[in-house]
Amino acid sequence: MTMPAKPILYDFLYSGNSYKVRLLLSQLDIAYEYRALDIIAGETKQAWFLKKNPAGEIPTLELSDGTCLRESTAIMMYLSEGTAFLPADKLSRARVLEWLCFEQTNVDGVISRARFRRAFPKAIPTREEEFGPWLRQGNQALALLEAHLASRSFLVDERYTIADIGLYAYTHCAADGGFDLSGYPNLHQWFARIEAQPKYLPIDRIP
Ligand SMILES: N[C@@H](CCC(=O)N[C@@H](CS)C(=O)NCC(=O)O)C(=O)O
Repeated sequence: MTMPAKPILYDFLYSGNSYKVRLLLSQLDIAYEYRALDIIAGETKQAWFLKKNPAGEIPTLELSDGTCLRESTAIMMYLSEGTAFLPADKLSRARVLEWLCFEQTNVDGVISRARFRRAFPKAIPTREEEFGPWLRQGNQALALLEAHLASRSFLVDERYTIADIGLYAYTHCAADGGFDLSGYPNLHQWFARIEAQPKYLPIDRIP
């Protein structure tokens, strides 16, 4: 009997968007093949990859039948359907999505941008003053999370969901982008709760 092919994750290890998918796959105990693409060298813009994801971005998850999924939020929604990581209740699901939309607007492209440019200064040369707006907007997002977590263990319904994974990905490593996280004690406690979850995987690790 032939075993069904494993899904394939196209990834760049430094990417927090890919990390959301890596962490969820680990916690769901789903075996998969890992394919690294160097986004700095433009490997996501190669013709063969654009056929899989016309946006030319990682993460991209290729399912065992060849179907490709893009966008970290969509991939997490797909993988977590029917599991403890995505509530069944209509309002709770909307709350999860609310946080994941917030992440895409206020964290990805903001904290992630500052972090990437600090780590790879030659890839996209950036003037020091360009970091100012990202630091301001990123700190607003961190402060909003800090206030929300003052009376809660997790973002939605007091349970660990893909909302936590989505928001954790770039916030826990925001210091890499020049953010001072010392004024966010609730965030630190939430990071620790996430890091204590079964099958937790750090951002710089491939399973
Ligand atoms: N909204 C997308 C963003 C994906 C994204 O920005 N991917 C970046 C790396 S984190 C990428 O592939 N960049 C390569 C490029 O733009 O050439 C998601 O959440 O997955």
